[in-house]
Amino acid sequence: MSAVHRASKDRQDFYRRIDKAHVAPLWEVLHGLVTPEPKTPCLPVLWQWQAMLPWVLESGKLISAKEAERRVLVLENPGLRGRSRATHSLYAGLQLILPGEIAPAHRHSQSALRFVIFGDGAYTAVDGERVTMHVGDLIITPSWTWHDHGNPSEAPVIWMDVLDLPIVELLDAQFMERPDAESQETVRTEGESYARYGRTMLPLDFKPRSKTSPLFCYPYERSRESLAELARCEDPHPCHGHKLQFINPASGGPAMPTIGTFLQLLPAGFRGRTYRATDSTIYCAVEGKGRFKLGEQTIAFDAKDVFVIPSWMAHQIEADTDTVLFSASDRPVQQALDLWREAEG
Ligand code: GTQ
Repeated sequence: MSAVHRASKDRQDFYRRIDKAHVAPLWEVLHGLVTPEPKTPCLPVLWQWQAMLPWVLESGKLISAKEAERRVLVLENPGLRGRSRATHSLYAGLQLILPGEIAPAHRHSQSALRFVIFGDGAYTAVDGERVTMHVGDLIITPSWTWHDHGNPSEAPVIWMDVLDLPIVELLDAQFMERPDAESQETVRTEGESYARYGRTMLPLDFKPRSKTSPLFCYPYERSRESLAELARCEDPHPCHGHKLQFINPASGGPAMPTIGTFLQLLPAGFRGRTYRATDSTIYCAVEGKGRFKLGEQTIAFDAKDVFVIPSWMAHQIEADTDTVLFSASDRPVQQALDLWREAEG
């Protein structure tokens, strides 16, 4: 037996013996663990609204919101099938609520956002305050706050849910509770949180209850107006167009500690420069039409489409008409841990 062969046999023999005691040699896996750059199984993917709408409506015939608790079609990244996630760190799904239905109250450790895509007049109640949904609105349900959804309107309402489920799962820190009642009692008037926190003012005695924004709803009308105004007074950023982030007005930090949320306007004809960042990002097109170019691959999106751009994948954004994109990522987590990186060009 050659010396090389002998060494290999001794190693295999050693691995087999230590394996029984749940021990493994690092040197066989080191280069897959500590890589020069992010090496994510997350793939670029597009869910076209045109394909999703009939399936979402069909789900409404198969199960009630009450039976399902949450009637959602999960957007599973093709590189992460069976793991209920759109990126490595974030879950996304399309939730349907039909006229007259209630998705019963519960609370959980996971933070959630709703980005309204279709229909008008459903509500989410957060800690006793109802928020009526309109297309393009961002509504957040902070960790451990009671929330239920209802639809007193005449037509179906569909929104995108994004939750930090995989992050909370990674940390094994999840709790969940259901109350006795289906919907929570309304204890505050609709618009109260907006009046207190939504106009760059705060109550005199304000004390933060958590790191999450005390403001539950960021109406599209206002954020869209800001972007339109910016487009009149500044040149677009060469990579991002006109881009703003949703913040916690009481801290200046991100609206949620685990999920970063953004809205950007790309003027018609925009041709963005190459950019990449370490936060895999879930996009939802609100208005317009365009494409993300990722080397050989192109993601061509239309209004209401949802798509994912994975970590560290260089891309250029192009818009054919005035385009507005909402996006969500784990950027606040990476920034809190000094991990986030970005690069232009
Ligand atoms: O609305 O509370 O898409 O708990 C997944 C889990 C939505 C919700 C989801 C949830 C919710």
